[in-house]
Amino acid sequence: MDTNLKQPVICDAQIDEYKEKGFVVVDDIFSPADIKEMTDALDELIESAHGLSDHTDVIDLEPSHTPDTPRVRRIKEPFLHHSVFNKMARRPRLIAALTALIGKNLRMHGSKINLKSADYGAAVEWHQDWAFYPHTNDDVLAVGVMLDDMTENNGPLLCIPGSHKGPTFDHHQDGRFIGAMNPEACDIDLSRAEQITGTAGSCSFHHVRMVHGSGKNTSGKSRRLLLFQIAAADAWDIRGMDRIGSWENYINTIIAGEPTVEPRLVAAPIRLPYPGPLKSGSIYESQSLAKKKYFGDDHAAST
Ligand SMILES: O=C(O)CCC(=O)C(=O)O
Repeated sequence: MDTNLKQPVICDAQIDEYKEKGFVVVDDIFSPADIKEMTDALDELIESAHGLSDHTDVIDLEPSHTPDTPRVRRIKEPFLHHSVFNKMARRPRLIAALTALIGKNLRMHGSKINLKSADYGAAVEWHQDWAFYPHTNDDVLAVGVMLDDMTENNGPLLCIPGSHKGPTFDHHQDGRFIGAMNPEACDIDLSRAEQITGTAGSCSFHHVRMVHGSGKNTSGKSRRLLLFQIAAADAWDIRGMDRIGSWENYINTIIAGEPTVEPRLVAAPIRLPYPGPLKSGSIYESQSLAKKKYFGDDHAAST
């Protein structure tokens, strides 16, 4: 029994903030010991990049990576590839916050760790996660677990308040999905963006339809952000079951409550991510194709 749960993990004002703005930060979801366990596990995964000359199913490399001087940009699916992240996704304080936001039956849709390394960590262009994985309803969000303090100059998440209630923007270019909005053609005031900052152990929760991005890490300190993409169990990915592989795999992604084979449908604007990008493997790869970048060509150079 987690004695910390005697106090509510998330208060009504924070739940209202999530509903209104599409994002909220909750402090101290994870303890310093949890963060240490996760960063140790992360170091192990990064270590395996030594000797690699190309991306793998687990590791996405910076363009400046060499087999002798490894530079890792992202760990793909840490929930599936390391028991520590699988365990942390089920921590009672996290489940309590998620239950308050999207209900008690919860599925891990996907996971990743974006490593914005000191001085060169890449930007992520404006996008909506919904454009990548539309579901039958939009009780779907991303938890950003801050493995380091997220500060104003180490490339924090930037979020457009209220954008989760608006349209699904075009993430295509020349007829193909690239996973990035054209900042000059998307009819949204990007200067309204709010920075998400917080201390290690805190979590951001952002709605799947909320427009967000992040700039380069210009500081001398790393910004490691673990992202858990969580769906209400009755929100089914409309791209189908094939990508999950099997019913057993699906059951293993239920992190709380019960699965269901009865999707709940709500009206929400959808654009499918087809035809797929000419460069795939990660958002960094597909967004590198964008001709119009908000965060500048420095981003292109570093991705
Ligand atoms: O790591 C970041 O700053 C942005 C992450 C993100 O939005 C994504 O990977 O989809």
